[in-house]
Amino acid sequence: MGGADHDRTLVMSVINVTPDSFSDGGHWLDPVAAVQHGLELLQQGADILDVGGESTRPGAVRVDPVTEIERVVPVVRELSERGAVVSVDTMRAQVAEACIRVGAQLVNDVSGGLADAAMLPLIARHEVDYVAMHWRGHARTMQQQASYSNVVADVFAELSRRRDAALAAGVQLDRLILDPGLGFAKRAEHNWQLLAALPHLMELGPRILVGASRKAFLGELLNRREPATRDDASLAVTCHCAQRRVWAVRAHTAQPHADAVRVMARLAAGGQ
Ligand code: PMM
Repeated sequence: MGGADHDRTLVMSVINVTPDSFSDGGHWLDPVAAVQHGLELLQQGADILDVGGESTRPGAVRVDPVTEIERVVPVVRELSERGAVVSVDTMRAQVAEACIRVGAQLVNDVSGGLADAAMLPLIARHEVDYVAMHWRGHARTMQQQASYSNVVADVFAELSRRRDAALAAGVQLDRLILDPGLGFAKRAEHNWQLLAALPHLMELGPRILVGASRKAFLGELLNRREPATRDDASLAVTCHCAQRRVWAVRAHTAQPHADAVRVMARLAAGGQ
């Protein structure tokens, strides 16, 4: 990882090793099944595998750190040993450190360093990339904080502060990835406004990640209750992001997104 020198948008595919994630909860709780799923995602063209052991769905109850480590470490270790670029989706420095030790190259922190004061110093001490997502509070109460005077300006300002806090803690700018956090303390219209403002949000730093896959705002638009029925809509958002040269998209499937980002890159190159 590191740097912003890719000629196309990357695909980060999700493996939730949880019983309760909104999109795929319970499917990959068994480490053998999770690793197998990861290998399939890689074969389908995923660039990064994002392994998470704690659901962040609105209303979710927190898992204890020992359980979180027990869920993610065997999966991160095995996939890293097999050559995958693995990211760990965690808000806890303790979990991040355990995963870095077994090969994680990226830490995906949906709290942007706000949930655990030890996170930014930990990242600064290691050679890993770090996703700082826009976040206002834990899942149990976050939707009560979905209030903005101007969502684009507010998210930009709050994410700038997380970027500056990371830099002040010693994280290198070329290790940093910023994410507007679609669905986190945001109502549907907030997510649409943020997606429409991507060119502006990309001024936050060299690398931007967007996670729209299967989220409720897509379901609301299309009247699709089941998260997996939102995959075509998720792909449309990937095309939007790739056209605007977002660094990576986070998605629950691999092949459609891997294909789409390649098509979009070829189109951007004027067909060359
Ligand atoms: N969304 C979810 C979890 N982790 N991480 C980042 N960086 N960005 C996101 O938008 C994001 C995330 C929630 O989706 P899931 O429960 O299906 O994984």
